[in-house]
Amino acid sequence: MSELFKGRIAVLGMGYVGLPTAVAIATRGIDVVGVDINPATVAAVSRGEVPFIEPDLAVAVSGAVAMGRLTAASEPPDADAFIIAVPTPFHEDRTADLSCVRAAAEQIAPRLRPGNIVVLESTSPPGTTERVSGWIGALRPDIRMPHDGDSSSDIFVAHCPERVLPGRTMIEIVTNDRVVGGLTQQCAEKAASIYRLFAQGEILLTDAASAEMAKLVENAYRDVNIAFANELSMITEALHIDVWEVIRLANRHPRVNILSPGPGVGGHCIPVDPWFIVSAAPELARLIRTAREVNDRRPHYVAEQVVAKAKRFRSPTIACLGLTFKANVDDVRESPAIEVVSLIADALADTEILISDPFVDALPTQLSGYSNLHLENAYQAVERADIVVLLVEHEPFRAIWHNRLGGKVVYDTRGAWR
Ligand code: SAJ
Repeated sequence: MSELFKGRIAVLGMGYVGLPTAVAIATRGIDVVGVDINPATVAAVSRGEVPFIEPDLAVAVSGAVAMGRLTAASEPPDADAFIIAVPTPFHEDRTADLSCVRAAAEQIAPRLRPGNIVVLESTSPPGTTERVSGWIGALRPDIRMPHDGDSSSDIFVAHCPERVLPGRTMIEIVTNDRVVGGLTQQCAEKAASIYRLFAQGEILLTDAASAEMAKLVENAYRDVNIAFANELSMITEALHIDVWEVIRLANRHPRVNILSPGPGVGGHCIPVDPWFIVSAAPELARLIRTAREVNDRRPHYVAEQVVAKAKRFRSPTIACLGLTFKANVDDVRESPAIEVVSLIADALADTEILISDPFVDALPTQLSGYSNLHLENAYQAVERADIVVLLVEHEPFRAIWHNRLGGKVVYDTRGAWR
């Protein structure tokens, strides 16, 4: 029988991954302390509230807090295991910014006692788990860390990359297979004992560097496939062929599955993670780099198409529907829709642009400086517009009747109104 973790767990980072992980563990009867540097987040979680929208998360958090299993704090407490789920953005040169991971490792170092487990969940370049062990070891020469391959370390350090899809987090956190990569075999087994508490998928044990690379590869694979769809969409547009029809037909081949074109690739993962591979092997990662460039260029292409359509009118009104990075979430991080809107607003400074998003109640800061942009209800925006640009296929937008779009120039970047 495989070992199941017993004890108390601290989860560092109460964001889109840390909070669902904390609650998944707490609902299995384990005491979990959620740690965050943002006092507002700590206060919200302590009240049983979730500071962002994710289906089914709010009810799970309020239940775990009411049962006393989940608490929140601004400093890590003493615990038996520590899970690090903090952001790993990139620097201007696109190398990984590990400052949050390092700060978390250094915060837990003074708390560690022999037998403790440290798991890095943050998406990280190869070698980061070993560096976490090294950073802790530098502060705690009194304990044996596993980064030098010592198979009998006092502390067990592993990487278990998060793989949940925003919008489906509470389902996928339970059902996804998990990769657990240890600095030693024993580290992997100890860390797996935590995930066995709540994961129904298979738990795949490996070494830390393979786990780090597998996670980056998953997102790079998706990025390359989306880039293929985006490039295809530009080629078909130039040839006056309907891309959605081409994809529908090609996907009837048993070994073809083309993804959907869109206004670009957003969020905090897919536009970031492939760069960690590129910076690890710049000469070799040619396809991965090109895919990133194709997807990064995409908002410019979409904005240019809209501006060209607007030039056909004397004084057009443009409706842009959707601001978030993808459908049915409230997350605007790295949103290509925001980039498209700001590019259009820059190019058409005298044109009224109405923006609508049922998941966003105020203009994001990147758009707040434009006097020609206004938030509007979707039906009003469509009603008043000469040009309607669909940037995010939120469910309520799908319901906009075709007869409301009649007589207008429609640019559906997501194929939602086909
Ligand atoms: N997109 C397209 N066309 C598509 C699919 C997506 O343009 O056919 C766009 C979306 O609109 C969005 C971006 O790509 O702007 C990314 O969206 P997504 O739904 O593909 O992925 P994320 O960023 O929400 O989550 C990804 C997932 N990774 C993979 O599917 C390989 C998720 O499982 C990871 O846990 C997550 O990254 C992460 O945190 O790394």
